[in-house]
Amino acid sequence: MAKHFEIDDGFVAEQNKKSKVWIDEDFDHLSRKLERQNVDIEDLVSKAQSFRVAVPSWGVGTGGTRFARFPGPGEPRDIFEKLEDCGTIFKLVRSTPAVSLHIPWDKPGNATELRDFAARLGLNFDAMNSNTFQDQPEQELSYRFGSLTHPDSATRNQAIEHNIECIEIGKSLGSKAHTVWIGDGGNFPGQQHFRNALERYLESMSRIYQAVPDDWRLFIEHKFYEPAFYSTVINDWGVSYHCARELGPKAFCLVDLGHHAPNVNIEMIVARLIQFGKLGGFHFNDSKYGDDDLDSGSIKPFQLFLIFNELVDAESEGVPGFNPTYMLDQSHNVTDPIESLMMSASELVRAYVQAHLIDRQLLSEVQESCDPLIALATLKQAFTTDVAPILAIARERGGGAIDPIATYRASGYRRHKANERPVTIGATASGIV
Ligand code: RM4
Ligand code: MN
Ligand code: MN
Repeated sequence: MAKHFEIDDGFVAEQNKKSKVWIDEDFDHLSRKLERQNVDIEDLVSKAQSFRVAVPSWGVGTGGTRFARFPGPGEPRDIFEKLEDCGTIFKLVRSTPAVSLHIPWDKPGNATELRDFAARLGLNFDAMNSNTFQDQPEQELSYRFGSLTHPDSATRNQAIEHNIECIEIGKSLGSKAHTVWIGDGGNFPGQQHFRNALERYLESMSRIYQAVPDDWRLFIEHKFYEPAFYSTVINDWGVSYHCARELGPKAFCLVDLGHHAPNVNIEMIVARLIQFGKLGGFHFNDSKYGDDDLDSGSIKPFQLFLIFNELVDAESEGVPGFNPTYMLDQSHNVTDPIESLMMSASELVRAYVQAHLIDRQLLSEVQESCDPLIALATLKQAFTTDVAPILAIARERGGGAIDPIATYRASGYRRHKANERPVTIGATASGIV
């Protein structure tokens, strides 16, 4: 294999020099400002450095809608090229060392080879994701009318086997979790017997559960509609919670931000799941209308902050068993996916750091004394603090870029990849379509 272009550390350091003076200045100023609030900026830098969010393998290809997909230049053509892109994101932002694989989109020919390749880039594997919402060319039975809840037991078995295969692949990759999202549901009133479908889901999932190793977690991802437009089997967090409880201690609920009706109070769902010990993880994205899969923090940054308020509250309190895993689940239709993923990862770190800035003592006091105005003001005080210098310094100290997007653009990475990765006829650069 010819040498593939990589952004080298020296180049990142060189680029960092350009913004070093002003970033130090801003950092010092913020540090003095925070001192007045009795906050040590170094604590926040450590928090920023400790934050981790996984990148989805399918997120580095250009996404599309059901109308069209407009592929960008130099798209990754296979899982190795996808990992290269994930390695680049990780190199510049430092908070994304893990990759989440979708099977069979990114089914490895040789898992050990893939694991070694990833390790050379400093990457490891996060949760596995099964796909029983599409039919694959060689597949015997169709998922047109469902998978894990299909009325026909042979179809259910096929979907169960697929999930077990994902877990097996994950074992050899060093993954520790498996996420199940199904498209099962109905387009017409009367199409599906609601109770029977859920019963079948539980039966199928209990067989998958048995294949989950003891040190793994099984995530149930709910979604209120789409691809089914009338009813969905795992439609909301309540159903997800019920199933996670029924299945047992290895089963948890996963919250994808785009899988709720507009205006739903997601931060409250998060708090409930924390309280019930079943919050497993997140798929972060943003949305205006439905499962838009827009970039995290691009539409409702305050909501993102409020979600992190709940997460940091649980973290600070040391809620037993609280250990959610974070992933970006986005579709980049009009941007360079690498740029979107870098910016989104930074948005999450921003929300995380800001949530650490909340004066929790004061918040708790005003909650007890019933002072809603100051309660909101306490949250807003943290939300409106510009923590950008903290994020930049955290990246720089970790060997990453002060300005990831500018550094990426200056490197010419995409241009190099466009040369290295000519589009081959029949190659399907994947992304969500
Ligand atoms: C679904 C859901 C799943 C993701 C697929 C591609 O809407 O969010 O998590 O794997 O899309
Ligand atoms: Mn998702
Ligand atoms: Mn989704």
